[in-house]
Amino acid sequence: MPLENRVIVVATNNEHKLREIREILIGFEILPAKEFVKDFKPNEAGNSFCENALIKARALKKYVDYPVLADDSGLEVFSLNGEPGIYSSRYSAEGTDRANVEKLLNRLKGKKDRSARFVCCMVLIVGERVIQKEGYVHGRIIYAPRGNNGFGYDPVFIPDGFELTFAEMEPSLKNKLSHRRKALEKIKAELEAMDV
Ligand code: ITT
Repeated sequence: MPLENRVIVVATNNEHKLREIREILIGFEILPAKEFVKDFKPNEAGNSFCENALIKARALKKYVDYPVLADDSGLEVFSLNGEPGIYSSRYSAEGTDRANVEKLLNRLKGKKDRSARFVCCMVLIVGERVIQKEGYVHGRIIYAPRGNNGFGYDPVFIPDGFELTFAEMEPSLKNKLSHRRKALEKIKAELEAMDV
């Protein structure tokens, strides 16, 4: 079947992620989990980004014959021993982007080293095959949020080599540099080499 006729179902509830994935996997029809499963909320109880991505992908694959793709991603801050890490989306008690960012800035008070990286683990399941790829983007955390694009920690993250936060950049530029892009490019190469 030609690549452009292929459907991939993504194990996410995050609209921002879906948009980013659609911009990268051009030529594929990208459908959200909610079109196949009501209230898709797998228990992300893994100890790593890849374990959680695998949990999400396997949970969705039970309901879907199409290839499924799952992303688990987050921010790791070096001087905080990798916090918030796999807890990135539920770092603060409220769990909103705003409260998570506020907690991060508080935790970094007095720390000289503000270097950080975004991490993404992508898992693709096609039939019996499970493909797992990681992507990273390094940068630093600034002192107060800037910009309105993107989501999560984008307003406080400046990637190395730039002066704008991810939230100040055009979404297309963030999407060129991002951890998700890097992981997805590797997945895309595998997909293109596949004869399914
Ligand atoms: P799904 O599990 O439904 O995919 P989620 O938002 O809960 O959606 P994760 O469990 O992968 O996704 O948590 C990712 C969190 O990490 C996300 O909520 C943000 O706080 C942060 N994050 C991940 N990628 C990011 C990005 O590109 N920009 C900013 N923050 C990001």
